[in-house]
Amino acid sequence: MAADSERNGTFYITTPIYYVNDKPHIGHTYTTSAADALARYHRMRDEDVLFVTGTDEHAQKVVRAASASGMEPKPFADRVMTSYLEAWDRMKISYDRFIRTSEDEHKEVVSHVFARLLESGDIYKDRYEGWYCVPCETYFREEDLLEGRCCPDCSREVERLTEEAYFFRASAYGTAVLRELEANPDRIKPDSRRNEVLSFLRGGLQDTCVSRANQGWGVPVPGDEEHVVYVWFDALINYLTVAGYTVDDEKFARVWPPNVQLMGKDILTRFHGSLWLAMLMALEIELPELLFAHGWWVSDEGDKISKSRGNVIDPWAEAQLLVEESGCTTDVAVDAVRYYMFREVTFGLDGTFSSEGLLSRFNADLANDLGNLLNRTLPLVERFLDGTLEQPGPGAGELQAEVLQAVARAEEGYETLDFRGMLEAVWELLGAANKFVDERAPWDLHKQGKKVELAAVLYDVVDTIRIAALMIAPIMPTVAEEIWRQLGLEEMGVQMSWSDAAVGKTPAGAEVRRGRPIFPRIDLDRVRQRIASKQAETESEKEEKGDEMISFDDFMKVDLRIAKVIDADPVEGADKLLRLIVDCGEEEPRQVVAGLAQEFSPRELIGESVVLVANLEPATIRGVESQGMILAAGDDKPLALIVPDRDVQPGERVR
Ligand code: ME8
Repeated sequence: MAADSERNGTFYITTPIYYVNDKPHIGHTYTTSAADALARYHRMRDEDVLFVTGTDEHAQKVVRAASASGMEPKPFADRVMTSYLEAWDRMKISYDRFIRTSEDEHKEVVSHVFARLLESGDIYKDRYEGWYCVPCETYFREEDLLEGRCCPDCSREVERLTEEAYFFRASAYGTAVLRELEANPDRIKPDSRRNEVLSFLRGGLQDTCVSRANQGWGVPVPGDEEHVVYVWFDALINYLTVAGYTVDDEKFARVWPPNVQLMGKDILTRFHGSLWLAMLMALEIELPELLFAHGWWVSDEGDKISKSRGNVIDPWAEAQLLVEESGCTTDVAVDAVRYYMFREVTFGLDGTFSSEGLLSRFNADLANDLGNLLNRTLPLVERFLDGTLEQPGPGAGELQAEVLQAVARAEEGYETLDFRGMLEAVWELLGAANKFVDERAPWDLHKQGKKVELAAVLYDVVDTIRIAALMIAPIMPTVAEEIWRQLGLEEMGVQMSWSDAAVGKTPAGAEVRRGRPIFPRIDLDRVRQRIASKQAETESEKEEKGDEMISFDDFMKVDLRIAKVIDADPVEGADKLLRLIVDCGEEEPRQVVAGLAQEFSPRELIGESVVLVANLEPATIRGVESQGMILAAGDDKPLALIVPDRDVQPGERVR
C-alpha cells in the first residue's frame, strides 16, 4: 500500500458481503473487525475513509432457507440482515456504508454492467449441457458424481439437462490478469495465497456461466427476464456500486480503486483473485490495490468454523463470558474479544479460537500488563503530583527510543495488515514502561525529595500510556477512550490523532482521574474448578441413574414429537450418518444427525413422518450439530423407523 503522503482521495476498504441465509459468526466478525481497525487507523491519520460491508442476498440458498422458514425471500433477507446490523453495532463496527444487493441502486448497476458486457461481446448466450441436481440447483461435472450418477452433495440422482444460459468470456482475460499480478507482487497478500491464485490462473481461466433460470429472486438479465444474474457476478459488483460507478463520476474518481479488499481465503482464488479481476479488465477499470485473504478460524478438530458444520463460535457469547467471569463492562469485553482475535493469530494464517485462551489473555495481557501499568501509575500521580501533570523538566523523554521503535512497528503493522506484529510492538513498549517504573522507583525519588526527577519519570510513564492508547485505539476503541478519560485528556478535549503518537505530547495540566479498574482480574483457577466440578457432577449423575426403573414423571420429561423430514443428506466422512432437516411444528426446522445411512437413502426419508426426541441436549456429531434424536427399532442397527400409522401434524406430542 502507498504511504498516505502519496494517497489521493478516499481510502476505500471493503469486506465481502455476507450471505443472508446465515447469521453472523466469528468468521464474519473477524473480517469485519479487521476492516474496522483499518478504517479507524486511517481516520486517525486524518484520511477520508470509505469502509463498506453488507449483505449478499440473491443466492438460491437464501430462497431455500426462506422457504424452510415459510417466508418469502425478501422479508426473510430483511430479518437476517437486521441480525448483521445488530451484531456490527455490538462489535462496534464503524462502517460508512452497509450495502444490500437487493437495493435498487445496486440492481441498476448490475444491469448496466451486464448490458455493457453483452454489448462488447464479453457476455454471450450459449447452450449449457450438464448433470444437474434439481434440489441443489447446481450443475456437476461427470467425474464429481457419486456412483449411480448421484449428486455429491445430497446423494440424489442427477439429471442431464440442456438449457440456454449467459457466459462471461473470462478465458479472454486470464492471461492479462496473470501478467498484471506477476508484475505487481503486492496486489495479493499473503504471498502463499498469491501463489495459489497465480497457479490457478496459469491453468487458464474458463468462461463462466453468469446466469440462472429466473425463479423470481435476483437481478433479471437485461432484455431477457427468463434469466437472473448469477449471484457471484451480482455480488462482486457491489464494490463498484458503493463507489458510485456509472452514477456519480466525481465520487468514482475519488474512491476508486479500493485500497484494501479483505476476505477469507475461501473466496480468493476462484472469485476475487480471478473472476473479479477479469470482470474489471473487461470493463476497463483499474484493479484494486490490495486483496488480502486471511485464514480460517478452525475448531479444535481443525474444521472451518461455520454454521453448516455446527461448530459456530459466537463472539457475543464470548464477550458475555468475559463480563460474567471478570465483571468488566460489555464494551470492554467486546474490545477484549477483538484484541484476542488479532493478538492470538497472525492475520493471514488459520487459528483456533478457545474461550480459555481468551480468558488467559485477558488476565495476562490486559489486566496484568496494560491494566497494571495504568492502575499503579495514576495513584502515584495523585499522591506525588496532586493528580496534575506538569510540563516535564530536564530529564524527561527517557523512553523515547522504545516509543519511536514501537510507533514505527505499529505503523508498519497497520500498513501491512500485520495486526499481531503491531500489538506485539505495543506490548513490548508496555513491558518497557512497567520495568521503567520498577527501576526508577518514583516512591524512592519522592522520599529523597528529588522533585524534578520524580515529575519527569511520572510524565514519561503517563506519556507512554497515552501513546499506547493511541496505537491500540483502532482495535480496542472503548479501552482507548477509557484510558483517555483516566489520563484527563478527554476533559481537555484532546483528540486521538495518529500524529500525536510521539513523546512529549501529553499536555501539561492534564488532571488524572482514576476509575474502576478497566480489566478486573479473572480467577482462572476458580473457572477451571467450576468446569471440572460441572463435568464430575454430570458423570456421577449418570452413574447414579444406572439401571434404575424410571418413574412416570421421569418418562413424561422426555418430549417426543412427530417430525416431518424435509431434507436429508449424508454427513461428510461418516458412512452411517445422515443429516436430516425436520419440521416439528416449530418456527424454524431443526437439524438432526441420525445413524440411518446404511439402511435408508436420503430419498426414502424425505417426506416421512418420524418420532423425534425433541428435548435432548444438542450435541455435535462429526462437526454437525444435532438438535434431537430420531427413534428407530433395532438393537445394533436401525431395522425400522418408528412412524405414525396415519397422518399426524408435525409437532404432535407422542406419549
Ligand atoms: O462468501 N474463519 O459470504 P459468506 C474466518 N457472499 N473467516 C470466515 C470463516 C471462518 N471460519 N467463515 C466465514 C460469501 N468467514 C459471499 C461473498 S463477496 C462479493 C461475496 C468470513 O457469508 C470470510 O471473510 O459465506 C469469508 O470470506 C466470508 O466470511 C464468507 O462469508
